[in-house]
Amino acid sequence: MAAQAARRPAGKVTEVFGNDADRQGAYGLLESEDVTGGQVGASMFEACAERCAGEEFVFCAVDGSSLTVTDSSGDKDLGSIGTHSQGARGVKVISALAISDKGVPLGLTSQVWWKRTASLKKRIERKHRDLRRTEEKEIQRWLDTMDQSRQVMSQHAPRTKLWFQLDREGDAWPILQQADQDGHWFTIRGNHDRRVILEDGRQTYLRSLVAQQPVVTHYELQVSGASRRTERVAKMVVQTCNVTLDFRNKRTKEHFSKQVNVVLAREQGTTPSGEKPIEWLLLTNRPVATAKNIKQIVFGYAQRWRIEDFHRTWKSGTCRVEESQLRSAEALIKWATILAAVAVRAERIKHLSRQEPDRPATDEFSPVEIRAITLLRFGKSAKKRLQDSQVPTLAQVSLWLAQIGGYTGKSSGGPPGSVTLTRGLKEVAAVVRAFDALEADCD
Ligand SMILES: [Mn+2]
Repeated sequence: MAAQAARRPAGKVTEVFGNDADRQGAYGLLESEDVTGGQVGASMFEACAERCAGEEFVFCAVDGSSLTVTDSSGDKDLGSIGTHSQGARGVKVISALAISDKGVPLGLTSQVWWKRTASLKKRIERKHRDLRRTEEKEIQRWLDTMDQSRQVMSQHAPRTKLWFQLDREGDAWPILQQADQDGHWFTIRGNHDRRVILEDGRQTYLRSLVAQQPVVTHYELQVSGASRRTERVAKMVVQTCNVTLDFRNKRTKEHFSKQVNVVLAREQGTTPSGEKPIEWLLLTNRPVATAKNIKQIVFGYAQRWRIEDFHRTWKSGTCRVEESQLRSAEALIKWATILAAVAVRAERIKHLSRQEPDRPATDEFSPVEIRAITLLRFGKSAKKRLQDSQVPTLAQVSLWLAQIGGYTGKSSGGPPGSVTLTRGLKEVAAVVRAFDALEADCD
């Protein structure tokens, strides 16, 4: 189903599966109680971990999102999203996206889904949030996502370290406490001005302490563009320190401490007007001794943008998962999990063809797909290219695919993006199906 959805990405099941039998089969799986969304996801997470196995480490961006669907009659089995008065319904999800040290998405290592129920909402109102146990809070979903990522790695890529990358939502003591479990690495953007214990026992606060440190390095960060972020090369000024943080569990009044390295990276002089300068206060268990160490920490945190791109492709750009008209949460989650694999693939092709253009196309495309893309792109002269014994490169095939999807290189001026690539994949779908059918006939 994921292969089919990758060829014709769309939000609705009926758009992806053209014929009756396929469509019946798809609904059968989505509505079956024997196959859960978790099982569909598990095979995807394992495949991702296997892809990570050769690496010393992979960045692992963890972030939350929600899928909102129309439910005007209120009879769909979904939870509430946002404030009650807006009446939006849907499911919430936290995803963990593995990314190579060069910034290429490798796949998802975990997704945790839940419905926010009315009773939980009432509990939140009744009990002050600090007084609830961790298991009752949404923080627990972050912990579960990270825990599942560690588990799949220990089984399929035991030598590869995860380098978790979390935004300010991740600055919570239960997360900081567990982020380096099993020897994994983390960078968490600080949200709170935390209490710090100095060597002589005195206390101070994190922000002022790091801001007093000498500037250790200046360097340039490639900023990727987004809706409210201009693509640019940002000049970053960096200060660091090593601190012992002091945490207090407000429920139990218990104190505990943790040593972390702190990196304060601030953009200076390159911020476009109307935008805020980049300013990241990063907490990490990675060394900050050399300029190379520090550069890698800031680069790693910038790779967190990849998960925002993934959310965009998944929800709007290509897959439009929110357009699915499925009625039960379980079916929606299963379908969304399949579309997540598709969205990651589009993002992966996009980055891989930019970062490692000379890799053989067979690393990412099946032989049938390469034949179909060549045929659609070159028509009659494709035969000669296909007889050529040399395997085309990833950059070549991605470009042909984007050209099939209408890419001219003129409108954006940049390399192919996920929209033209997936439009190309849709066009290629029919030809791939024809090849598959022909081959089945010959067997
Ligand atoms: Mn977030």
